[in-house]
Amino acid sequence: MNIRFGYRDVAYPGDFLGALRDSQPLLPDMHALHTRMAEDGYLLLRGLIDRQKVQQARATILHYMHEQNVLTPDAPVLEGVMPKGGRGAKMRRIAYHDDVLAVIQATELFDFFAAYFGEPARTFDYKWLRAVGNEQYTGAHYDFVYMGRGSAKLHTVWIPLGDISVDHGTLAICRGSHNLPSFSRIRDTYGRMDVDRDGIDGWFTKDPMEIVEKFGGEWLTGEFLMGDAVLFGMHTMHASTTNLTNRFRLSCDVRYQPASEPADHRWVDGGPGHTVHGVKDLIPMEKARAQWGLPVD
Ligand SMILES: O=C(O)CCC(=O)C(=O)O
Repeated sequence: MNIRFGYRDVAYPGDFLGALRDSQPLLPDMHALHTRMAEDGYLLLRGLIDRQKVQQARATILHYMHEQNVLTPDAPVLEGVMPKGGRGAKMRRIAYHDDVLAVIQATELFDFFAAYFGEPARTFDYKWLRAVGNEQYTGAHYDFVYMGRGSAKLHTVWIPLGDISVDHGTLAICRGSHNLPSFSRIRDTYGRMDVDRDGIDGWFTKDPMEIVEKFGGEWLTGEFLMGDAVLFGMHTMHASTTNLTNRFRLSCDVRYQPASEPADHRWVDGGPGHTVHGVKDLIPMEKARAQWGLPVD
């Protein structure tokens, strides 16, 4: 299948975009899962969350979007079809609906992380619920730059809220970005930034493919089903494929860490979130990369 990654057309699966591997068969062996995480920089756990709960959350979100007149009125609501030129929707309120919380704060997630951390887990209060429109995608970045002020064991969980094919906009992981020596300069420069403190662009690049061309590693993605989850740490580079369909891609990314460790205050207990919004003079990534001695296009 031909899909788009950033603004480049690529084949999936193919030489430049491979398939994520499922670590679900390793459950409940936490030692094996830690080893796999250290090796790959991510864990894909298929069917971790009860699928019916995810279906319910999806329906609740789409009915809310329908009421907000964000969907095409004459298409079935559950398909999430956007009108021509439809771009996005304000998702903040519906992220905290009980049906959605039942998925993004699922007992399955708390139980998994309690076993994985060997102690109770907590999650950030802030939820990144996304309705990604046609031609939209996420550029490549480390999550550290957005939320790195607390525990070093902070993990992202990416949760598809629909059955999502690769041309609909799926999470892509750059395997090797967390541990390959060829990424060490990126980790030591960009990977120590804080968008609010440093007033810098968050995305390392809008062209994810340039990363593997210049630094190595490999991009991986997959077809996702409701119930799947992808877990990764703060220094795993990730992005998304481009949504080429006329349907919103729904997903939520949330964060989990050991409850006993400090949490980034921006995202918990009524914290302010990002403070950099509205600042006009953000340092462009091209300029920062040149200063760090990293290749720029
Ligand atoms: O879903 C996306 O497009 C981006 C997700 C992401 O950046 C994340 O999970 O940290």
